[in-house]
Amino acid sequence: MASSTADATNDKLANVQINELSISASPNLQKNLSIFSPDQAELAKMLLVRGQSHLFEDWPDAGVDDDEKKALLDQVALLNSSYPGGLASYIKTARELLADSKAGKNPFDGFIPSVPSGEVLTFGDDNFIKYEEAGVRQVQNAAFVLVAGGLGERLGYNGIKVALPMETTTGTCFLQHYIESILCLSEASCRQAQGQCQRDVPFVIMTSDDTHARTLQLLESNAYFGMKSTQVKLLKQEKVACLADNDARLAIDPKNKYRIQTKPHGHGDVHSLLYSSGLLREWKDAGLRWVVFFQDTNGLLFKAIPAALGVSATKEYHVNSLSVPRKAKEAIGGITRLTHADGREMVINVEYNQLDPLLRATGHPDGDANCETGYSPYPGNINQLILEVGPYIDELSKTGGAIKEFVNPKYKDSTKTAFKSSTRLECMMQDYPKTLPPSARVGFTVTDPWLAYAPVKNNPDDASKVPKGNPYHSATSGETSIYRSNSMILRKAGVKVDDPVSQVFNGQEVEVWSRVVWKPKWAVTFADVKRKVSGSSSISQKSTLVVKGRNILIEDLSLDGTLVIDSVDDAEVKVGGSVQNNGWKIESVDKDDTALPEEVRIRGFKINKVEQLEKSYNEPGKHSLKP
Ligand code: UGB
Repeated sequence: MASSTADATNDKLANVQINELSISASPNLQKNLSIFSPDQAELAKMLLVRGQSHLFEDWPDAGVDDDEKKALLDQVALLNSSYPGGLASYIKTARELLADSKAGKNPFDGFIPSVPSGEVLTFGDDNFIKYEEAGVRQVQNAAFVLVAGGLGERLGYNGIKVALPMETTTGTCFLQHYIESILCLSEASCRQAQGQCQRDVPFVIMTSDDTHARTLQLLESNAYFGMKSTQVKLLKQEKVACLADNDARLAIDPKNKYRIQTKPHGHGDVHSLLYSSGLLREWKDAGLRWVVFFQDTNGLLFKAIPAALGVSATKEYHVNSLSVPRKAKEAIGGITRLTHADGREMVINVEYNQLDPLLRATGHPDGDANCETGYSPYPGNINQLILEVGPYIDELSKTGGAIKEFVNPKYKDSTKTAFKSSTRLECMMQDYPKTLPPSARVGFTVTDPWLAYAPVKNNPDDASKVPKGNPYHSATSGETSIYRSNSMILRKAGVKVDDPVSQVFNGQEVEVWSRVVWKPKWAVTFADVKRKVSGSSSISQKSTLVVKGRNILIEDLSLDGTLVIDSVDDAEVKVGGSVQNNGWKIESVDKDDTALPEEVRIRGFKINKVEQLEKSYNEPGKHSLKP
């Protein structure tokens, strides 16, 4: 049945004696109605009205497989309650989007892309420092939201991604770093407000069935990495029903005829979950102003969050997307201004697979290409969004938490009448601004390419095939980028850090800088770094510097080897003099050596800890280390 005919039939059915008509259309369901609760029976009838009688087609009489039949209706109840507007709305939207897809309708039809203008930050200049300071002030008015429901199929890692070490010098995992950064930023915010802090900064993690239990376990077995357990909320996203054909008939699970096949709906679920959980309302009532979203494996993201928050506050942006210069064809979306002949205009992420065709269709024969800067003129979206709570809640109240979805069926042939495998509706968190009115203040903030973005997404084989000059987005580049960023920051603060050397790991050529790592406790802003570094210090390329304590002051230090230094919070340690030892060496490993842990193999190197100077100051007071 064509979808328009199906809709018309459904509407008619909805108007006249739904129950009797629908039930009689499915004798098998009719024979089983007695086994269901009234709510389950209603759901079954709703499905019939929406053209889903095939779900009951092969059912035996009541008394056979009754538990399985009830389990299907339990699953339907979950699918219905976890989607804004319920399954009826899901099926309706699916029919519309599938019809558009079949007709080859381009979602950007009639829109002309152009390069938008945003706030471009240069790390360390006065403007950057001003925004950082303004941002830190806002942290106590912010809630942080990590989307971590994805399993990372592209990475080919079996664990949850937030448990991966973000660097192997200290072995700190992503989640620990994120939590410590939030805690330290909120302390800094409190200090700025002279201790006038009203609340613990809330932290939400969106999980899925694939990641929920392991994320909770990671938190619980590490005492929430120092955060109060009440400060952290896990919101689990549910999968959505798969669609078997253009009429949006729900796909039956190939392994169980009493289940509907389901697949992930995408990171856009975070909006409906925040809305339906009541958290947004709670935050607004408590006087919070910002929601800061971020993704699972970017070890650099907190380096730009304070400044970006400062931009949001200063420019009063309802939506602020943090972005980085983007190499053409890099697998990150491009922030684009879209202008329609009818006057509509928006600044929005155009996903990486859509940017090239859109540009080619609108008079740019080279498509997604670099310009004279060596980068695409469209800033790269890194999905770190800052939304202002008030306008955000107002918008979600209109949509019931739903945001624009899309469907991407793989058709069997050009008639587009059948799919190769079932499909489903998907949504992306960065599509939130798509429904906003033109009056909404939507902006973006661009930071230096080395500062804020080093995701771990690609497995070694795929990363080694990335076009030359484009970022690998692998565990190898994720870790080496952290050393680069920290080394560059120290350089900006006046430390003489040697140039990097070039090395190849897992088929990827990367710059290897001195392995400089610090805890968020030591510095969460550039101003912190500048305050704690003085005199004339130098760090050789083979060196490793790990700074863990809060008040460690680096002054006239010459490091050629490894120095690891820690202290209790109320100690102040001046570190200078000359530290020389055999240090820690980066050594290549074979990615196929199954004797090694997976998290080592995916980077292609390990740290051989040969010799170090390690000092820990456990008594309060002033100390000095001057070898
Ligand atoms: N995620 C969920 O929480 N739930 C889901 O159902 C799916 C994902 P990917 P991808 O910044 O590099 C995004 O798979 O395809 C979480 C943007 O769309 O890593 O690389 C998941 O756990 C793109 O515009 O996303 O693309 C992870 O934390 C660009 O910005 C996050 O969502 C790109 O990221 C992203 O999932 C990028």
